[in-house]
Amino acid sequence: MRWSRRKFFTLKNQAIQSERTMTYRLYNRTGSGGFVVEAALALAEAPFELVALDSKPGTPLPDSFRETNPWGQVPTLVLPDGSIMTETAAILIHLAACHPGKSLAPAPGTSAHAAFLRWIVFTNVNVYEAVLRVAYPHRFTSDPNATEATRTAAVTRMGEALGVLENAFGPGPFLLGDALGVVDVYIAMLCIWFRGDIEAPRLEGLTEGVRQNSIVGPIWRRHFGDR
Ligand SMILES: N[C@@H](CCC(=O)N[C@@H](CS)C(=O)NCC(=O)O)C(=O)O
Repeated sequence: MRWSRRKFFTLKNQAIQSERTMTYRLYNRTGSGGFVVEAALALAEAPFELVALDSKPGTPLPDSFRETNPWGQVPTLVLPDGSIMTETAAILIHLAACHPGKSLAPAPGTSAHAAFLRWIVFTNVNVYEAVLRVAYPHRFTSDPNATEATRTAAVTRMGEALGVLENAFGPGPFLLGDALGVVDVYIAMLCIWFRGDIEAPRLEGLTEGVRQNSIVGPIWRRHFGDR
């Protein structure tokens, strides 16, 4: 009961705050997964406020941040109406739906959109999840001697998932065709976090296309430098 009341006030304050700004608010830290949400907001030409958390990639975020996201992760996006979104795939799907003229993703109801949904969810649950097992292996085993093996298995599994994406391309340079979309930006970010070694010329081409994009490129360099 005490918890519910505190939660209510937190949400109310956030709603009041965003009524003032009428803009998105993105919580991230430099070099972390909020990069792709920042890129999506920029592609959508949507105004947003960036809250950069003082924390290094690969380390837990400050405990106080759990008041905003109880799972303690970025990206966390506050929508213009004050409601909170987490989970990268859900955020990207939502932004694409809210900004249909900006080509973040194919039009809903088409086969191309079905492919977009398929691969963005695949990327989230198989590739991004593996990154967590590499960065925080102790969360995935209760055996303190097994953290390195957990990490190694995660890198292998991530490589297998990236291999599936490598074979999912059609003729275009990007996953779903000729035009860059948010799923490409998402995959490129995960590719540069991969610590293994696989033969993946299509993913390399996609990543280069993301780096060279005039809107996304500058955001990429602020987060990842020359990587
Ligand atoms: N399932 C989440 C994963 C997000 C995630 O792993 N974020 C990392 C940064 S790249 C994080 O916040 N790590 C801190 C932690 O897990 O304690 C999503 O899809 O957004």
